[in-house]
Amino acid sequence: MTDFTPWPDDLAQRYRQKGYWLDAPLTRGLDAQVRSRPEACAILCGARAISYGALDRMATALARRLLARGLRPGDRALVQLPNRAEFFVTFFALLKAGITPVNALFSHRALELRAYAEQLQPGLLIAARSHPLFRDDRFETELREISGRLDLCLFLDDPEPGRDLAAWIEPAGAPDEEDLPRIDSGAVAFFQLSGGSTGTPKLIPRTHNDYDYSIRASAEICALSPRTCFLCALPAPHNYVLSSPGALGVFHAGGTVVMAASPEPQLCFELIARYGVTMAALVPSAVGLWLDAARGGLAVPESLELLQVGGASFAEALARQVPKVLGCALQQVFGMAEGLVNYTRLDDPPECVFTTQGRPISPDDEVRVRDAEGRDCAPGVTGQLWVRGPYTFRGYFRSPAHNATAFDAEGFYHSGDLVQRDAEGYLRVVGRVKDQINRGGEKIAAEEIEGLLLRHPGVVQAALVAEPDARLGERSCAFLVLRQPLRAVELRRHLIAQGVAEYKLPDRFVFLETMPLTPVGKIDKRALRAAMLDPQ
Ligand code: J2J
Repeated sequence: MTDFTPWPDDLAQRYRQKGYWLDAPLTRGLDAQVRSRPEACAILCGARAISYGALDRMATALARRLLARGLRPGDRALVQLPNRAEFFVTFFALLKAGITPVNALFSHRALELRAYAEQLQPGLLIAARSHPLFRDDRFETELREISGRLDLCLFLDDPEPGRDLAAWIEPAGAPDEEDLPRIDSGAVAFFQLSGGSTGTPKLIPRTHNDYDYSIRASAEICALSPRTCFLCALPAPHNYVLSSPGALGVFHAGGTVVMAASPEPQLCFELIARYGVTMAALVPSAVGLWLDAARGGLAVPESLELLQVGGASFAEALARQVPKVLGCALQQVFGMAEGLVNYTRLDDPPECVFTTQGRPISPDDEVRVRDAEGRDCAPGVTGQLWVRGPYTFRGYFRSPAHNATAFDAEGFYHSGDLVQRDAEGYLRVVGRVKDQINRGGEKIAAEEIEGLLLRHPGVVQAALVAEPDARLGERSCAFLVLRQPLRAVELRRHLIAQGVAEYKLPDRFVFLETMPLTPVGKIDKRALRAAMLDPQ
């Protein structure tokens, strides 16, 4: 059964020879801590302190119960959990059972979950009763219709013990793992979410080997250790806080992950002070809030040593303020759920940290900066980013048509980012060619929203473009040509009725008589953006 595009044999062999791929399961980091330091604290969540041993016992208990219930290695799961310890218990349980999940963001709604269920045909759903879609059983019923295999649905905080995740993770019996299946480390461990630029959300298969390498190497670059205390204030399934080095990097190093419900400064500063947090990962818009709060007199706890910033463009002027105002070091991170991650290094000169988005993790990350004709660009010249390497995927899940354009003949992935690379290999992100809006780190595929708008009978043409926003970096603006007069509120209602996540709703609607067109007759988004910036 192939649910992913494998690396060619010569490269796979190279990645093994170089010691990147260890042929160990993605639970390797956790297993090592359980053996050496089972009493050390892995997760702080609300009033709970969960040791590595306890985390492992809960994950093992859930894995065993799922298998005893009839789920099989190779089955798939749809998971949607908030930033609570149960997210990691579930993550490790499914790895142990060989069940491959997609971990939806908690902000995702019916449209996204339906798309994941259609693609994966999951046999298992693990979700939360606190989510609006799961307050009653209606959406569960719909998911069962989409995936005929959906056999078991468990919920965080379900009043019924048989369906309550808490009962399923309750440790039972000796921590004997012999009954758990042997995991093929070359196979898919889980599906990561793509920010996307297409009509439907795409899934990224990540293997045990490739993901484990990115985590180990990231933990080393960021000098993580058992004394690392990491604040997980972005949505836990996001590739950035999961793996760059994220919570999984911290578990690999034996540190502690503190769960935060949001990056809101009051809450986060309190958690940092209470637990002695040493490191946090934020998107630029959240850094803006932290800087404002600190300037407004909210004391920044002294324990914070390193602030990572990534996920969207970070203005140099703000970057320079981080050490001064927040009193900690800055690290810029430029990554993607598809693979490639770049970091400024802890010992880089300040100028490099303030003005670049870092360099790749691995000496075997093959980054190409090419012009529109595919020619390599000279250092410092803006071009499109192409990459292949030991932890960059080779194809979206079951998307042959899209894969044919997202990769070149040599397997280089086209990220859609416009970058400049200096002579030392450091990258600056200067723009993008992909049709995506980066709304404070949350990615919106223009085509997806345009398609939904066009389903409204009153809409003739639709184009979603980014417009600058002081707080978010970018927000989304929908340009529409209408058949009949419509108000923004009706269009918003139309989108909500289709079950789209709230962050994808256009921030602004602009109604036009006609769309500007390119010479070949496509909607001219460049002209729309220019018109938007032109102060008339
Ligand atoms: C400008 N744009 C950036 C940056 C990502 C670590 C960090 C981030 C992500 C992530 C991630 C940027 N400056 N510093 O997965 O492991 C934009 C680019 C990129 C896209 C990927 C990680 N850091 N971006 O953000 O899959 O356009 O991953 O291609 O959500 O975010 O988005 P995503």
